[in-house]
Amino acid sequence: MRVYFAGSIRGGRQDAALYGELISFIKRYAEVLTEHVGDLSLNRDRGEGYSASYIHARDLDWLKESDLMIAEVSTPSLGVGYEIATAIHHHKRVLCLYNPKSGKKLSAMIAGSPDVEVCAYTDIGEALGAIASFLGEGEK
Ligand code: 6K6
Repeated sequence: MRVYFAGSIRGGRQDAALYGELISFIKRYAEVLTEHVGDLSLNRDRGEGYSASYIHARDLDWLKESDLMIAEVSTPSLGVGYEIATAIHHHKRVLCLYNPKSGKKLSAMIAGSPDVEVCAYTDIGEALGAIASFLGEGEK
């Protein structure tokens, strides 16, 4: 199973270490196509050295190749919102993980979407449990 993990980059990297932990957990069960999202050396100013058009085309190709998307949405990000909408367009299953204690309100366009599953969590164990169930449903 191939997973597209989405998390904020230019929207802010305050949750980058958390993304890394979630990605490590997902990798026990599936291939993660976007492991770099959890890379602490990737920050708002320094990417992988590719042009924006290259990244856009590459990431959309990966999204199309993926079986499902897991997005951490506590830090609002234009790119993550765009990726979620694109995943819905391609009929991918989408799990959005949101920590209400982040201090950010989740957009109604995600919270109210019938096409995504939103998991509100306050500790990482709950997020990992939601991921395990979501991946398990994909195997049925
Ligand atoms: C330049 C400097 C720092 O980062 C960059 C751009 N690099 C990116 N590399 C890979 N994926 C990216 C990059 N920028 C955005 N994305 C994709 O959009 C990822 O798959 C993330 O899930 C999402 C983050 O969007 P923003 O709007 O928070 O950047």
